Amino acid sequence: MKEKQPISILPVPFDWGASRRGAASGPQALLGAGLERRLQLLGHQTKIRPDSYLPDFTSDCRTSPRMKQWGSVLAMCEAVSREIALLASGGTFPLAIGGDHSISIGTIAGLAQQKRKLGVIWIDAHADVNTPESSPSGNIHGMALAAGLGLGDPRFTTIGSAAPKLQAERIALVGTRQLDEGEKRLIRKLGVACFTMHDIDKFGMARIMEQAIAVVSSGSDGVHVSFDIDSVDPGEAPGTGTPVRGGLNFREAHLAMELLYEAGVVTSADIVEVNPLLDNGHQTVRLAVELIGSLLGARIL
Ligand code: 4U7
Ligand code: MN
Ligand code: MN
Ligand code: MN
Repeated sequence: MKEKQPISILPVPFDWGASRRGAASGPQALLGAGLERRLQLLGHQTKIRPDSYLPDFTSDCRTSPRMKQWGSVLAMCEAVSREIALLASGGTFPLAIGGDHSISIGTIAGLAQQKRKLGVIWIDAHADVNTPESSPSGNIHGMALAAGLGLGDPRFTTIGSAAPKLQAERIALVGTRQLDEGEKRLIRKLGVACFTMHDIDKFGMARIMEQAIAVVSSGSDGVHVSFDIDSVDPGEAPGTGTPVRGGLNFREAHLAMELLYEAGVVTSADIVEVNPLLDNGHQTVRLAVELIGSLLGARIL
């Protein structure tokens, strides 16, 4: 982010991309836990976009077994894309707060209107590169990154523009530990950089982030951080709909965010999959606020 660049917070209270309800209360919980104040204390100017940009998707029942609730997800993504494009063209740093991970189909589509060579670092237990055909669940949050690559249902891949938004060589997955068979094949075929928990255990977070940052920033005109809280171990972050054992510990997650800030390459971010209904008190919500702080400049000393 640029020095003194104001941050536009875009709440996306939406969870029809997932099978469990609750992530829709993520934005309110993060804001209630002092997210805005936290960023202001770091010296940032902030602005919260009111929810009114979102259409009423409560009565949209369009669904199919391979793409559950696709009608609402599509309407949300189109609105998020428009809004993010506006915020980005206004020169602010867009920070989308979810919401399940399907919101990133919208954020990436919006960012891509300005940035043709956007790098994306996808910090997540999952890769979210399923297509409607490969998905074992039909949940669209598991297809979000694939949509950015132009793979999947054309109604989703053409939001904002017809061309694919992302190139495989500028994507890095970090914290990966649960992949479906179709996802493994696709990652290998496209040559997407995938830094699994195995790699992090073996080489350490600092070295892995150095490599991931090199992948997403070389030849790119911006770097988007998509942070799924389920990348963190469920012991630290129980408040999420698809927990997977063996995740990032508290310091690894902070270090990843701190190193991204230090690299000075990040131009936008989203934080997703925080589900306050499944939380242990406010443990996960508080952690998410702190991690955004680390991404946006918090230091120990
Ligand atoms: B999340 C899954 F099958 N791959 O597609 C799927 F394991 O945004 C999980 O990363 C997807 O939390 C998880 O349903 C989506 C499953
Ligand atoms: Mn995800
Ligand atoms: Mn995930
Ligand atoms: Mn999840």
